Amino acid sequence: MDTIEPEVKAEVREEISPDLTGPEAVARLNRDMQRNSLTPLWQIETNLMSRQPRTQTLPWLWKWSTLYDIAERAGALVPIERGGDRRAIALSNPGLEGRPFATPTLWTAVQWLNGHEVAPAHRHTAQAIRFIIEGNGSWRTGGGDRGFLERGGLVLTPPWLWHDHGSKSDERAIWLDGLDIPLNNYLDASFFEPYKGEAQAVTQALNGTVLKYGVGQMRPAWEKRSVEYSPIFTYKWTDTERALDNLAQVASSPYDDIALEYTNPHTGGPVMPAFSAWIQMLRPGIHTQAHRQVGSSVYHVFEGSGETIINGVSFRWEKGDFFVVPSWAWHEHHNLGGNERAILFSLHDTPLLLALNKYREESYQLNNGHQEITGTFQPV
Ligand code: 1HN
Repeated sequence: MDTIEPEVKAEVREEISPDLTGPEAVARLNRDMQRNSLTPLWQIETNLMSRQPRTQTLPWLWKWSTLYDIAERAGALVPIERGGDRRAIALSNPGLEGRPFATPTLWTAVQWLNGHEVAPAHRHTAQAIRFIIEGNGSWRTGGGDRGFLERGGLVLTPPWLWHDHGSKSDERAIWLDGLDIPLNNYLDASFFEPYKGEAQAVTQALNGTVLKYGVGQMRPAWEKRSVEYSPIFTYKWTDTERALDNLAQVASSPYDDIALEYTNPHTGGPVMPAFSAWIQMLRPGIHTQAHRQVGSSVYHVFEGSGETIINGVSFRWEKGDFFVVPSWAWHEHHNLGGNERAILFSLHDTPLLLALNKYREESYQLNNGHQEITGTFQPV
């Protein structure tokens, strides 16, 4: 049997000295704690329990021109092979010590698939979505259900579901990957298994989950409710866009304008337990009011141009860009695209905070809800 050796082999305490109360004794107490893998609260208190969130995560923005160029070069140079399994390039938040995470809970990547490629089947306990930026002629099979990847589609990969994807086209496909990898690893809950063979068999009608559950208001009467994740594996852009246009006719949020959360139609809850996905339309000229909440978010600009002001800094964005809003950061959105609408897709870890009773939000009270702009983010 292996034994684990402590780095410093320590006596439980140093030799007893007559000086039991003076600074010498305190110093000795500190040394003894260190040697015995103990930490006194009174020396770390302000780091351990801050008055409000003190995140390392930086507000950040990645330009689409850079992401596209890098992904395209990876497409030409790096084959998809067993081991990596996917040609995905992760957003690494510069505040997170080089880790491949956009926020403390969210992995977000750009994935590139060349025409006629296949990415092999596997499954993992990490929960995943993809949001399709370009997908002509590509498909994804999840649990025997094959659906087509089309621009604006949201595709779910619930935990432990076999999944693979490929292309029947000459064109490349490119999309956003969102997974709860940081959380899954933090909780020591990661399992992964490669499929024996490359692509799994298609066992259901094409686009089966869209046909079965896609309307969202009804389900086959003989099936049980799906409570852990949404049974709709593909949310189609045509339905999403109609929902945005319909909502715009009747209601809006002062902070997010026309914002919709994709839901599990059986519960009304988020599509996955660990994060929720939103689609949001900022109508022409809209400048929302600032607010902040506990929890981190990653945004992708699907259409349009504008700025999001995060803690007083203007992050200018255009189609294809990605940006991060850290926990408890003030933020407001501003469509600067003239007569054009802007569309943002986003991921939020809100369901975790709600489930654990840690969610808070606050609206910005000064200056009609608008922050003073103190700087402009300069992308690399
Ligand atoms: C994965 O399975 C996908 O299925 C994307 O497309 C990104 C990142 C890490 C591990 C598995 C996919 C992933 C991933």
